[in-house]
Amino acid sequence: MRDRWNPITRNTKRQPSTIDVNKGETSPMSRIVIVSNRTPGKGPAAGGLAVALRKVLGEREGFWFGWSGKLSDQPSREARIEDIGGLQVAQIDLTRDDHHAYYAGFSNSILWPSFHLRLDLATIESHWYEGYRRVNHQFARGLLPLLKPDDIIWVHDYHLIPLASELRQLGARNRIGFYLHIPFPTSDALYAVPHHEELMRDLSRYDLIGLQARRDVAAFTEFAEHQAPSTFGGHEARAIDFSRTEVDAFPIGSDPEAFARIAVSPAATKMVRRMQRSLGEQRLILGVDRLDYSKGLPQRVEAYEKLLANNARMRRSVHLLQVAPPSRDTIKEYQETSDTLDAMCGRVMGHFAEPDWQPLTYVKRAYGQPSLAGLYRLARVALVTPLRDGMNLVAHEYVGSQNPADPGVLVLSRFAGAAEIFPDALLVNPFDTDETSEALRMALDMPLEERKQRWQALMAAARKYNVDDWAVSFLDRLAPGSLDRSSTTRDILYLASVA
Ligand code: ADQ
Repeated sequence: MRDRWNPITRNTKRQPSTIDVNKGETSPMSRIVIVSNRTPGKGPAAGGLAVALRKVLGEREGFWFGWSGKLSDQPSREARIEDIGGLQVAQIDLTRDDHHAYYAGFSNSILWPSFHLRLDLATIESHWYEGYRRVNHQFARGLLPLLKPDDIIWVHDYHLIPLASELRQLGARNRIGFYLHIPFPTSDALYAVPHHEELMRDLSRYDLIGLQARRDVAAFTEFAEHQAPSTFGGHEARAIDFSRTEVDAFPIGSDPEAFARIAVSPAATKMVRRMQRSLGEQRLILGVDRLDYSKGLPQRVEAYEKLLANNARMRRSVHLLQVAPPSRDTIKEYQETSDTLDAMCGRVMGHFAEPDWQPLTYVKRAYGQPSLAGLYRLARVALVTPLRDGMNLVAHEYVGSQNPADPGVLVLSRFAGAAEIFPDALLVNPFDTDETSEALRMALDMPLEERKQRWQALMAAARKYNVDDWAVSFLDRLAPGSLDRSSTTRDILYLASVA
């Protein structure tokens, strides 16, 4: 239902459809506008970004803008505004065709695989770009009338690269920041993306670009400093000017203290007890991921298979639990990954299962945070082995949930952004399943003293890179001096699923 009284623009006259010319200045009263593909839903957040974003100022006004999740015959002309659990949310509907080209098409069949260096899994249908562009234009048209001149706009992720350009073309002069949750690709992978030059030019319209890791900043800088001419031209390539755009690494994190608390909550303990009953003396090896080819799941199961094959003593004394709810399952490559994983798990069961012992359990459903935290705490080893990952929050959450007196071991891919944060994990090359299998053995055999030492270093890093400070440091850089840190009423907002 449409609100008659628009809380987003309360205390103001309704904004004209084009923003007044202003100097893009920010003040201590500037509102924060978060824009992401999906807006937060009514239930608990799950999957996709599914990342806790601390709202930095409890008293601070602002709102969230994004797609409603609804498909309609006609694109919305205006955003609908709703109060969702005290959060002001403005949403637009998209047409089925636009959504397909923008989301399953350009975003998730071109940008996602290319940025994860999986060009072999990209479907390069360049016409999807038109839908991607149209949706970004529609976002800009829907957002613009809601903006005040000094609003600070924080745009999230690869679905919305052109949004600053689109907003600026309509007259917006606000400070606009962009955060890329996935890795920034190498130049070669970027060149494989249709219209990559335009996209990079779009990025140059942001005031601040936040990337996950130093590795990503290096890749961005490499592109910016050595811009290659387009493949066929006839026209002189115009170098993109990034001189007005700041680019830096802002590694995202979790809330480790919250996970430490949740992991001993009654709901978590219930899950722990259930699991302990079924595990008996077996040590738990845990994987928690969205089912995605970037997460290295078949390689992980192969490494586990090698552990069992090469270490007969491990059989019956360990159990792998892989939790991997499906995501983006309308996309062929995701269905294929799911089929491959089913087959791999079946193979390991066929080789090693006994009437009274199963080597693994594969669960395809999402769990609430307490159950996850309980599983994390119980697991002697977390296998976090993506082939490439922006950050990987499961690694952070696992560390936060450990029992300080008897912590587990994190086996972590060197190709996750998290590897820069957690050098004290057992870092592995996930493509090398012998190496991962050996790290797994080391983790299972690791003496308590070493486990404690490593975990203490990991926990210190998880605290240092917590999600609250992540949001503050990004917004502080985007709009220096505009954050009132004295605020004591801090809310926790959850980024909605964009998976
Ligand atoms: P994702 O690719 O989704 O996020 P990740 O960082 O691991 O990857 O975040 C997954 C989130 O979903 C975690 O908070 C986790 O708890 C939750 N989750 C996973 N499986 C779950 C399950 N079965 N049940 C319930 N919850 C589950 C993208 C990028 C990452 C980047 C994040 C945040 O791909 O690299 O770290 O955004 O920026």
